[in-house]
Amino acid sequence: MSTILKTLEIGIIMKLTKKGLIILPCYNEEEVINNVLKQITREIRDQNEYNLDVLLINDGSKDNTVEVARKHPVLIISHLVNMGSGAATRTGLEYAKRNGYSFVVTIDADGQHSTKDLFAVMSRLNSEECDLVIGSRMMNTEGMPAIRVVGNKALNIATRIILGVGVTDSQSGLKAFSRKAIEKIEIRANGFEFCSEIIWRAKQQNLKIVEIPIKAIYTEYSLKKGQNNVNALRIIKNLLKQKIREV
Ligand SMILES: Nc1nc2c(ncn2[C@@H]2O[C@H](COP(=O)(O)OP(=O)(O)O)[C@@H](O)[C@H]2O)c(=O)[nH]1
Ligand SMILES: [Mg+2]
Repeated sequence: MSTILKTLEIGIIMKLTKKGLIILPCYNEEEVINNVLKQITREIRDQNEYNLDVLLINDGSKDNTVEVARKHPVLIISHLVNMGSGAATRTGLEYAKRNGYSFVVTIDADGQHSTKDLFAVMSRLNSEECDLVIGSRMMNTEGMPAIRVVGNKALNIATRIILGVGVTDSQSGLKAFSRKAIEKIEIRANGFEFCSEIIWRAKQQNLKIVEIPIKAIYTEYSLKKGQNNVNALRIIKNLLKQKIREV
């Protein structure tokens, strides 16, 4: 009798607990990946609202990122060669699509996003009728280096002019996707222009987009390694190419 009840109980919990996938596109992050994965896996273990898996997409890293990641309870898919963060995110979304996840959250692997904000985008996605939640660094830019604010604003303007979609942070790596968004958003860009492309595809598919404020963490490490304004120009060039190809 008690076995039947237990089975029933597990069945009900499984039904109520949504299955989500946290995706980390990752390239040469051996210095920080241990801490990043330690924190995420600890916090997801300590919650029981969702049934969460973590998937690290190793984008052809040349350092010991994978060896370090293997010490954690996470799934790992490796690209044999470096293909870019757009391609890494596409691989992650494809995995989620094929394996029946109800939602996805993408988060940078360099420690720039806090787990508090990870849970904030996840909760917002699951508490409101929407398909794409963007964690925006630009709704409150306090603490953000001025050069990054300028670069991001330029990319928002370019995204608006070239693709016709306007958001406050077109380049954020912290995003939550509903099942509908996982199925409908098809990323074609391999490079960093995929961030703007996702918003464009979401609009094309009439998906509901929501932005919530987040605080990116700027350390010496992430500033040194992260994108700069020269890369911003490359993103604009690639967005233009993509738009031209599709008209
Ligand atoms: N730079 C770079 N990052 C990649 C690549 N593939 C995946 N990533 C990951 O993409 C995320 C964002 O990269 P980052 O350079 O920090 O960009 P930023 O934070 O937007 O300035 C990190 O988690 C990287 O590890 C790649 O080919 N190049
Ligand atoms: Mg970064």
